[in-house]
Amino acid sequence: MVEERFPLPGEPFFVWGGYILVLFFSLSLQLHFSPLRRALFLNFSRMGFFSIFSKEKKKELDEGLQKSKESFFAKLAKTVVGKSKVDDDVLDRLEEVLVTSDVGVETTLRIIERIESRVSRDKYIGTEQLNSILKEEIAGLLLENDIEKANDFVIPKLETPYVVLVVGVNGVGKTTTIGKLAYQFKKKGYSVTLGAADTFRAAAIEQLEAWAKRADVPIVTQKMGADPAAVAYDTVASAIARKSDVVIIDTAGRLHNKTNLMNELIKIKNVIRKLVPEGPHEVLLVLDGSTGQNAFEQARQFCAATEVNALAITKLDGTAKGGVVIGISDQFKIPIKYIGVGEKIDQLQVFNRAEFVDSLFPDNW
Ligand SMILES: Nc1nc2c(ncn2[C@@H]2O[C@H](COP(=O)(O)OP(=O)(O)OP(=O)(O)O)[C@@H](O)[C@H]2O)c(=O)[nH]1
Ligand SMILES: [Mg+2]
Repeated sequence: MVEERFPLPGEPFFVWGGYILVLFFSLSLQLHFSPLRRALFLNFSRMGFFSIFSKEKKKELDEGLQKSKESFFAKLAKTVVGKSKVDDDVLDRLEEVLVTSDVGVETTLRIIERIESRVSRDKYIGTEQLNSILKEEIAGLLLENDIEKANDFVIPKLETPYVVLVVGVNGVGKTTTIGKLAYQFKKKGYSVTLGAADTFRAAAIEQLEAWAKRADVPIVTQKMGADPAAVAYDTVASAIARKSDVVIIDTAGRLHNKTNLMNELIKIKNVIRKLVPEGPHEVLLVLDGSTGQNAFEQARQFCAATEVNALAITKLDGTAKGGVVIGISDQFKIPIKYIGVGEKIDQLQVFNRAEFVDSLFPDNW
């Protein structure tokens, strides 16, 4: 009888199992090597395998980053004028482009280093490849930190409500981001309660009420000037009573001084813990992307003063400073969770590094 080389459907299960295991291990090993992983990741992500990106979301991201992209395009085009290969001169100009595009000095140096080692490895790189190499190296750098954690507005299942405390200086887009988040969570089927703990201005309470109405979720308020910690307490208590899945608390960005602001946040956290000992589960720092380097500075200061564990970067539409997202994503251990790409209720996206880099750089020139 002739022996078959491959198992047939009738053969024992372990033979098939063995083949599957070998296939699995060889694939994992290959995926470990970054060029292949990067290529697969970017392609899969574009095809929608790993990402939660629909065509509409991608279009919105492309449009939102249009100004940053145009600005990069114009600057990049100048780096290669009269040059056919990527040499030291081109790299010097590229360094300047990245720094002036708000990527930040540290991250720029890391990107240049990666491109330098690629140039010395590949010997000859034509300037027409610079764009795609830049895209790949930046995506590679950002993905090195941590593999994609885009969670499509999913929150962990808990016994208590998931409490999000939203912080940031005045005008960065906290209240707007809360409205957008409430809308997205509700759309996902979660029940949401909002808390208006920015009692510093009467308009702040009204503004959050308007967002609660738009997103069709309940809100807990007190009068202007009320103790923000008391509002936070009431909000969490009310959310527990009505079995909400998520609580999102707005805070003031402007107090008499910075120490006051930070003390206020500590007080709010402590009262939340009286009802939900593990809370707040998320301290979301909102940064205005259109302020470029200022956003970096604010991130540094807030992270030093309070335990921020998630970032949202707003107003990326209508600014040419989108590069700031690359620097912040590279330099802060705290993940960028959301990005704001417009004023409308549905213009908040879960941050996806690969898609972001893909949208930020021109495809060809
Ligand atoms: N274009 C654009 N505008 C945004 C975005 N997010 C917020 N804004 C605008 O930024 C302005 C300030 O937003 P708010 O949500 O009031 O900011 P805030 O941090 O709550 O401000 P304070 O309550 O004063 O501390 C508003 O005009 C918003 O419409 C965004 O992603 N894109
Ligand atoms: Mg506000």
